[in-house]
Amino acid sequence: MVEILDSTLREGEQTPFVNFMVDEKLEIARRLDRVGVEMIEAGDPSVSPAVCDAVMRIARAGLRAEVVAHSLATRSGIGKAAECGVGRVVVFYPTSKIHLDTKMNKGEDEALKIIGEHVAFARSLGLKVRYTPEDASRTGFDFLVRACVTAIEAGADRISFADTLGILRPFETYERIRALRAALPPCKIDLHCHNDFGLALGNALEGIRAGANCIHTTVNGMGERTGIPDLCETIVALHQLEGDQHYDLHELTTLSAFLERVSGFFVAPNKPITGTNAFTHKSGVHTNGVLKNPSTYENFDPSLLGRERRIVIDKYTGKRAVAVRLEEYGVQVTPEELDLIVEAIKKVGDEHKILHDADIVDVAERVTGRSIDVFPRDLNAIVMIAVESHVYTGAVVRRLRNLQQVESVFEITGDYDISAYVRVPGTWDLNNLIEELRAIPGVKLTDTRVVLKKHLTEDHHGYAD
Ligand code: HCA
Ligand code: CU
Repeated sequence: MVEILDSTLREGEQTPFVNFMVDEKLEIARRLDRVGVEMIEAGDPSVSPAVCDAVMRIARAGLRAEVVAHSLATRSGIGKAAECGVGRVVVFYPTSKIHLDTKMNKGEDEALKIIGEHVAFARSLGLKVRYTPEDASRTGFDFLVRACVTAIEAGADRISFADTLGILRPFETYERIRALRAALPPCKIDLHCHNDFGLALGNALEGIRAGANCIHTTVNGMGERTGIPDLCETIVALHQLEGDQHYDLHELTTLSAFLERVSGFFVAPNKPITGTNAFTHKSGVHTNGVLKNPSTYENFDPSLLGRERRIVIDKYTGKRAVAVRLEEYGVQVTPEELDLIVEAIKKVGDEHKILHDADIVDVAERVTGRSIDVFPRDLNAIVMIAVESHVYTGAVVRRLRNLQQVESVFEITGDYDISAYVRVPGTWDLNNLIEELRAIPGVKLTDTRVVLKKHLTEDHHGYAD
């Protein structure tokens, strides 16, 4: 069975501008444990006192997962890991020529000596050891094997094949891992695949097919530069494509959202599995299919992840989607009226960036000439924002104006400095947006008021001007 080592707390905290608090790390570790990952890489205790404290607290939290500390091949680093009470330490030391020459200033034989000595030292402290040949994918194969064999003979039971720069293609990962597996004595092989060309998860899955045992992930695919495979994508791919159902999917969605909140690092809308658009359909052709049978355009039911299907209505829309949306509001229209409504929606959709349910209801009202008294399910809200005293309000306003969901921004007097009018499809999106606003540097406080009903003057039909 495949194993997962989640490195959100180590590789993930290497994401530019991300810094977790110790309590947040403990909470992340607990949530990862409930998902069922086999190993949690809690950090490198030599980085800072707080990282050391977090590793220590996570090691003592009584988790099912094995807690792993990361360390350079130094006695002090490995010693600190042992003091933290973890069961396993990673000794990492590069093997590629460029890293040995440039960073370490060491020849190959010296490198082998250092690797062997430090693995043995860690073993002498009673720790299990994973050896990571950093930059393994750019290391000549023979030397890579020698380095790994040296580590295994010194007591390492795991090797992490690090594609540190994410340069491999899936077929190459397969070939390398196959060859490595054949060349090494019994040991577990981890895959640490970086995502620089968007191939990280593909590479990891190929590596598993070739005989590796474990995939390294982070929540939301965080990490140095472009990160490593996303935990949620990895688990769902294993679940749906490989039939591996030993992880708990229930909390993945909230775990991803929790990470967005504590890191200020937000996933793109088109991110697989956790992105806002992952289960959203738009064109008339697609929505018609999905409304008849979701399997036409959905790989699996989004409720598997506690998520919901969404249908976007705009100029691409078809009759069926509009009819269903109006029915949801209890609005009955004749086939002739529906034709006219869809035609009007396409026209309005040509003129505006986004259409909301309020707009659709408004069009239906105009076309049918009947008053339709319903509350749209999508949300309009007024978010009041207080800015730190040392920050220019204008700098925050600039950030806000870049967000698609923010319709208008006012600088105001009073207890708050800014008022933003926002439109979002639902509460989930409102929650995400507010987290995103809170993460803007300089934002001290937000206060959100949801609009229940909007009363428009004659010449405003509810569309953004
Ligand atoms: C780094 C080290 C590492 C280590 C991976 C591992 C890499 O460059 O910061 O221990 O499996 O990508 O090589 O993250
Ligand atoms: Cu890495």
